[in-house]
Amino acid sequence: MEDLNLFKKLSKRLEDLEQLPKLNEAKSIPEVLEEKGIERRDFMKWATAITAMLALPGNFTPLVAKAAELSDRLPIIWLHMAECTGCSESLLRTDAPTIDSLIFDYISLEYHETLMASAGWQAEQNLENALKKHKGNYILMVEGGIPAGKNDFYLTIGGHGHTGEHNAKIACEDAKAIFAIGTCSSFGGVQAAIPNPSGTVPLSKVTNKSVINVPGCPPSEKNIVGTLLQYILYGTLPSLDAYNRPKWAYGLRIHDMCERRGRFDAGEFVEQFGDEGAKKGYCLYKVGCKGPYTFNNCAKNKFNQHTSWPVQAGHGCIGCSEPDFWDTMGPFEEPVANKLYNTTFGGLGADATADKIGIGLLALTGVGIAAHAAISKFKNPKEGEE
Ligand code: FSX
Ligand code: SF4
Ligand code: F3S
Repeated sequence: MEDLNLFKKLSKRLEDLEQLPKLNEAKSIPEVLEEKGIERRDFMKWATAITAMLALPGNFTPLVAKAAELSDRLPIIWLHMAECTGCSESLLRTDAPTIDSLIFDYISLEYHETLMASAGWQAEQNLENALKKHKGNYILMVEGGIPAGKNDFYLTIGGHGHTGEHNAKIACEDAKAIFAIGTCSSFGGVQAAIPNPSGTVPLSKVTNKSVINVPGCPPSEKNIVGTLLQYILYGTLPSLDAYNRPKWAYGLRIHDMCERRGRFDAGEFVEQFGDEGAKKGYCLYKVGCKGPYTFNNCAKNKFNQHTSWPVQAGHGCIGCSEPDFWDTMGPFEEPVANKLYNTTFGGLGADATADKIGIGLLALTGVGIAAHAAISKFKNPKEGEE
């Protein structure tokens, strides 16, 4: 019954959206698919995967497909702040376009600095026009951290010399929904790492409005497109975790879905990159994997057209979707057990042995660590001793 009511509610939402003018006049999704040589069947398979990812029942797939087809009804303004543009790249840089990247092509991107042809005064004018034309109706996506306050001058954009902070604030004011794309925009990211010389802050610090965080450095294309489709379907904010991340994507830890989890539970660890354990696909915890402390769905959705993800490629997760991961998760190739987390993780003493710290941390994060794994000594590869 609950599902039926939800189905009706979402159908009504899509019907209403359908009444809005098509902003991408040139093409429809079937035309885009044909142009790229993608069969309808594959599009529906993709919609099925997105439906499951959004934790909706399978019979909602046609609604998800329809939401994708209506994704040109909502204007999107995408701003770049201080970052590497990896978030846009995550979505766009594929040799064979994925359906995710096609959706990105198809949505009505009214302004995107990396993709637009215009530059200089013209670009600034375009932004002003887009903000005015779609006032109150646009979805704002912001990539990058924001040098703010007395440090705002570290990021100035365009001929008028507006600061990033100025542009972000103005754009937030009349946005219908605001998404912080990537860890930089969500939490500050690399620019905000200690000592944060540019005074960079997350997007949520420059606006009083609700910001949905889609972190990851970069986030997967699925999490970006999924968040957008979720909003198209519901028209409301998704259920969020304590860091304003959509729960459907960031509700579980990497460690909970990792294909090497059996190895962890069995106490089979890679001791050094390139060793026998590495060849056998053992758990990467001792060479620095931060999967037990990181909430994201990489193990399930993967990157690059679902081909791989960090742990599958043989390197531990570095915790890239967590706040302050540059400061708290490093060194990236050592277990947290080797680091003295005196404040971050509850005051484990400086004299505690690596094993004790390991047990403390794992208990804190709720890992049901097998006793033999807990008591095994965490070898520091740098010292080469047990
Ligand atoms: Fe880069 Fe985006 Fe990292 Fe940041 O991604 S991939 S530095 S999250 O803002 O461009
Ligand atoms: Fe996977 Fe890392 Fe957890 Fe090991 S520690 S099971 S590699 S997430
Ligand atoms: Fe980032 Fe860890 Fe996923 S490093 S990409 S959250 S596996």
